[in-house]
Amino acid sequence: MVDYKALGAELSNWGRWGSDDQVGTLNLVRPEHIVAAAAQVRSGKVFQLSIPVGKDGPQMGLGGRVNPVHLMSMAPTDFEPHGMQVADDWIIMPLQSGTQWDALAHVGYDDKLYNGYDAREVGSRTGAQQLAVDAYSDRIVGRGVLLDIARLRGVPWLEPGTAITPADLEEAERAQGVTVAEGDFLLVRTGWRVRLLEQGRDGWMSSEPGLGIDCARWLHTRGVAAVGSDNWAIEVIPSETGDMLPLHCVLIRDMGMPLAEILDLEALAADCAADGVWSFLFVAPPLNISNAVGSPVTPIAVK
Ligand code: UVW
Repeated sequence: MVDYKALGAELSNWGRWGSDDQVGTLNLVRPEHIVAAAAQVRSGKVFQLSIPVGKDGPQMGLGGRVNPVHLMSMAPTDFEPHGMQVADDWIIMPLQSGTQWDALAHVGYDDKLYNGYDAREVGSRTGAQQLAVDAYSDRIVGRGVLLDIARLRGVPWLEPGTAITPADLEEAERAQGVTVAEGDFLLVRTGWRVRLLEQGRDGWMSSEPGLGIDCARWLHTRGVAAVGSDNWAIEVIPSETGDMLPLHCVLIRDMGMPLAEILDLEALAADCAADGVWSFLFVAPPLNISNAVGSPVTPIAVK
């Protein structure tokens, strides 16, 4: 059984980019990666990779997470200053309710966060004083690579509890003719979005297919900048180690890797399968929210 804390110590990036670093593995994305990613745009096709933000999201109240509540504060026929008709609205939502980035302040253990910051840097009244999501609001641009494990296995979605292994990732690379390289944003399709659309949210969060703990070393070796998936936690649930989200602990707290969750990869995956091109320009900055430990996001892939 893998000891995730020992694995985290082995793969630790603490101090690698300075003792005050706030963005972890996003440091691996260099300007030349962004230039090369932009240069591979050919067709001008644009894919947005978020689920709709609204009341029909996947949340069922677990940990206080509910779906977004959308309210109108002005409507054209009840607010007409000097004849101009105006509509305004509010949204109230957990930042973690839908397609989202996990900030590096989102997860720790043993009272420590990424780069050795004290867990008390995230206060119940102050929010994150370090490692907040706005630290990388100008960072998420580069080459995206989609590895479609559900398509590789010929299934609409992987069964809950299916752990994706490094061997699976490499088999997908060979089948798709693409190689994940340093500074890439890796998106992994499990088909769990299809499961949500076809069978609804009942049971969608109690277990899921996802990356297994052994993928941590693979992501580290390849120099992946950040990883995203179409399930809610990136990683397989139940975990292979018996721990709660051990891959989160290693990736976020030890390696300093942001995670993108609850992506909708369906249209992008279909297009990649059709043209055989599995990499693209990926643009997905979080909202520039102060002191937040996560952010909703509408990631964009351009081919
Ligand atoms: C937890 O539930 C801790 O994290 P996430 O929303 O990132 O999966």
